[in-house]
Amino acid sequence: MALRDILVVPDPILKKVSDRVDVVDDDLRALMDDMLETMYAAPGIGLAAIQIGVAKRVIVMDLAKQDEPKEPRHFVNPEILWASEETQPYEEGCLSVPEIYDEVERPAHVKLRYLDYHGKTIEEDAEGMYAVCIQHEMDHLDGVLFIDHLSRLKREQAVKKVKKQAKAA
Ligand code: GNR
Ligand code: NI
Repeated sequence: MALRDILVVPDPILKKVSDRVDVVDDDLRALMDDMLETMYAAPGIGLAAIQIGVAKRVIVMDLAKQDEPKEPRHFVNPEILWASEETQPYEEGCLSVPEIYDEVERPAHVKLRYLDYHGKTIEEDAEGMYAVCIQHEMDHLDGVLFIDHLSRLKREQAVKKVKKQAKAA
């Protein structure tokens, strides 16, 4: 396993549309292992492959609380089969937009289909934090960041702030 560097705005790679995965094999599992290690170290609750520069439709997530046992989840080629009309606002953050937090409104419930760590097809419902996080991560697969859901002014301010932080670091 290995820690990978997380790309931050305004890196143009983050805008790429990721490619579907053909097979879930040992190479892909090694990528998912690296992604989880990188996510836990950050720390974060989700990570899309493009955030470490790999344009594949792969996501990892762990929504377990700090004092609870780890619950790593893996998503390959995730699809949203249905999204509720009802939306919920949530204060989001992103490892690729460090130290910026703002409210995003998304469907409150979604039905998902994806392949798991073993390549098995899973269909399930997501709500609450799970729904927020999977939609945030799936946006990454299409080159979309949570700040793209904000006003242009807020988005530009966010990118400016991250650039300034990077310069100071
Ligand atoms: O660690 C993360 N926390 C978070 C909080 C609210 C909404 C979404 C997220 S995902 C983020 C990690 C990340 O950037 N994933 O792409
Ligand atoms: Ni993110």
